[in-house]
Formats: sequence, C-alpha cells, structure tokens
Amino acid sequence: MKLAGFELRRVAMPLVAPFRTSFGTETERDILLVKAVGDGPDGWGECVAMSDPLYSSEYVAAAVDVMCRFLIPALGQAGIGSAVAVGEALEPFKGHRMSKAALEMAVLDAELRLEERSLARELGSAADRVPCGVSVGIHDSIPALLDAVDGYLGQGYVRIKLKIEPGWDVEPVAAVRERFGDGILLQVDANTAYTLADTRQLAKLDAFDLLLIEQPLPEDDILGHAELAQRVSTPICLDESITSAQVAAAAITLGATSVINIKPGRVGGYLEARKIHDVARAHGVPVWCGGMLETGLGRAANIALASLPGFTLPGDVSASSRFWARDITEPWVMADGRLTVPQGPGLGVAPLPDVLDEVTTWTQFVPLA
Ligand code: SMG
Ligand code: MG
Repeated sequence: MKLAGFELRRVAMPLVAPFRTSFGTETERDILLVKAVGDGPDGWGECVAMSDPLYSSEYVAAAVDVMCRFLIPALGQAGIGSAVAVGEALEPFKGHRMSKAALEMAVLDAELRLEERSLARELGSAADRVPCGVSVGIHDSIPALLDAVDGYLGQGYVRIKLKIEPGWDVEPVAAVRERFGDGILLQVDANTAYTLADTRQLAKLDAFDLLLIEQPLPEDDILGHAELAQRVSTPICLDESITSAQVAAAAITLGATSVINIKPGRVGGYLEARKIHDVARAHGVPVWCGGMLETGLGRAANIALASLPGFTLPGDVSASSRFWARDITEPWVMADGRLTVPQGPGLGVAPLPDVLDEVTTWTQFVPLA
C-alpha cells in the first residue's frame, strides 16, 4: 500500500442535548477526521480530542498543528505502508496520543479495506454483538436526571453511568437507585473532580452497589487512587490516568485500578488499546470500552474493540442517537440493548458524502512529502 497523504477535515456536529461533566458542558462537537489517501481504498480515522484541553491536554487545533507540522511529515519520511509502521514512526514524538491514534486508525482502515479484512477480526473479536451502556451528564435537578435515565432505560440501555462532581454525587445515585431499583447496572464517573480529602464522601457511595467509580482523582495521582481503593469498597476504575499498556500494568500492580476504561484515542490507537486489553486480561482485570462522543466512524471501531473477550462490562458504546440527530455514517441503531459488530472490510462503514459535506467546516490535504 502506497500512501499519497492525509485529508484533514473538521466537522461541526450539534449534540441532541447539552452534555455536562465535572469539567464543562458540551453542546456541539468539533471533530477532526483524517482520511488516508493512496493507491488503494481510502481509510478513515477520527481524532477524539475536544475543542478545549479540559478532559486531557489535547485539543482539536493542536491536533491539526501537530499532525501538519510533525506527525504527517514523519510518516512521509518513514515511507510507511502499514498501521504498525505508523506507531513506530511516531514513537519519537512525546504525547499527542489522540492525534497519533487518528492517523493510525486511518491507515489501519485503508490497509484492512485493501486486504478485505474487518477491524473486528483483526483485533480478535469474540462476539457478534456488544451490550450498550450510556453516559448520563450532570443535570440541573434530580427529577430532570430521573427523566433522562428513565428514557435511556426505555430505549434498552443495559448500564447507566452517572457523571458526578462534588455536590452532585450521593444524592443523584441514591435517587436513581430508589427509583429504578437494585437491578440496574450503575456506575459513576468523576473526571478527576475529587481529592483524597473527599474519601469519606466517596465512601458513602459504597452503600449503592455500584459497578465502579471512574477516575475520581487527578490523572497523575496513581498512588492516590491506590490509597483510595484501600478505603472504599466500590472498585476504582481509571480512565484519564491510563495512557499506555505500561501505565496500565503499573496501575494494576500498585492496586490503583481494578477495572479499566479503554479509550483508543487516549492511549495512541487501537493497537495499543488491544495491548491494554491483553495486559488487563492477564491480570484478571475486567475492561470496558470508553466513549468520546464519536461519530459513526469512531463508534464502528469502538464496537469492534468492545467485542474482544476481555471486555466483560458494557461500555460507553451507545447508539448514534445518544448524541446525534444525524450521524455522518449510516446510524448505529441499538436492538435489545445491543449493537452489531461491523464485519465489512476495515471499519465496515464510511461517511455519507452529502452529510459529511454539510457538517464540514474546514479541510486541508497534507501530502506525504
Ligand atoms: O461517547 O458515550 C460517550 C461519552 C462517554 O462519558 C463519556 N466520556 O470521561 O468517560 C469520560 C467521558 C469523556 C468525554 S466527556 C465530554
Ligand atoms: Mg471517564
């Protein structure tokens, strides 16, 4: 496979409803897509960086900059022809994992389409369908939250994740348990909003039989999570902290995490994501697939990943309608609380050209030297 370059494209996608977390409120997603163009089929990648560096240090404008200035030129110089070679060529550059992941995903898609193999099979898929969880934002009131959860349960979601922050934690969890009972799978995500000084407050969540508490403490505070894990009985699950298979192994060994949220963008790509799955599985640590409000492209790849055998908990893998009135691919539609793993070549889906053009705000073709 010989690559000619990458088409970078920013799309603006309005959310069906505002999504509030401990770090901010999203109403529209500004997403950077990359298309690998060469002598074979095009390949699509999606960069999960947000507009602002609030979830992680990465952000969309920086992703465009680092791709144009450093990453794509390095791929040109290396003369890469496979996704594995992308990771190796980009290794010297520190960080910028979401940008690296997007480029690797595009090349991987192109490569697999050429060879007529599906991403799911390539990664080691062990299921035809995956169960869907949904991430529910912070709401203005408990009744509004209960309405939202009621709606998602009605649609068939099999697991609910509540976003929490200081001042919105025990009360919403208690209200959801009281209204919907002990039968529903329930977990919470703090996006780093607490410190160890909040241990007593977080321990109050132990009364509600939660699957896990996701990323209560800052990204760098691995030891803090290990200490917290000793003092609360709810399993601790790291998200932001886990940036590679190496960090995953360290966090497991230190007792900082007993469940892992795997997001390919956060860790530099689907190949590194699979390594984390393998490391966790070898340690008997369950994993689940996180979400970054992806379009149908990233969603397709996440569904494929979530079908690996170590993904034993439902992920933030939801239907297109969770976030979009109109997705840029054929919409992902849930049946029975599940999504079907795509089996076509590569991602198994591609953007619908008309919809893509309508939401595009900027494009640039960056040749490979
Ligand atoms: O794509 O379903 C989704 C979003 C899931 O809550 C979600 N993601 O920390 O896990 C997380 C957040 C990160 C994005 S918040 C804007
Ligand atoms: Mg999270």
